Amino acid sequence: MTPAYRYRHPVTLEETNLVGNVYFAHYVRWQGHCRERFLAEHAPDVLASLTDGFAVVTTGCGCEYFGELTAGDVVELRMTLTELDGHRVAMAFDYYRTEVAVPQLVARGHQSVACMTRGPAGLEPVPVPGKLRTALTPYLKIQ
Ligand code: SSV
Repeated sequence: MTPAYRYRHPVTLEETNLVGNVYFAHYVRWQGHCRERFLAEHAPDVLASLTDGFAVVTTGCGCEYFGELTAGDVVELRMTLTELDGHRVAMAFDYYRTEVAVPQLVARGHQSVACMTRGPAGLEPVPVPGKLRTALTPYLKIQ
């Protein structure tokens, strides 16, 4: 089975709405936290290069919701690689409500990013850096 990169987040009251469940947009924010932690842990050089001309541009994202999360829950994002092609990378996210007898799949998301560099003519595509490619490949989901 493909290993997933796991990122855990305790849900806060600040993230819930009047009804008591998590506002939909936070799920996408957590995708951002998850990918940042991945870079920090597995490709720190790539994270550092983001302030030095290299750019990872988000080209798309989305989320489907199956269940609710409320303050006090701990959500675990399980991120896998679904595409690695030239300058493009795509990821899938399974969101599990944990700390219950059987972890519950509450949402599923996806996003795609493109590696770019800031040249004289603006942003230009560049191949996925070798160190990032190496860090990503163990997480490739074969479906
Ligand atoms: C400044 C900014 O916008 C940062 C973007 C960071 C993008 C990180 C992408 C990481 C992709 C990781 C994929 C892992 C798949 C298992």
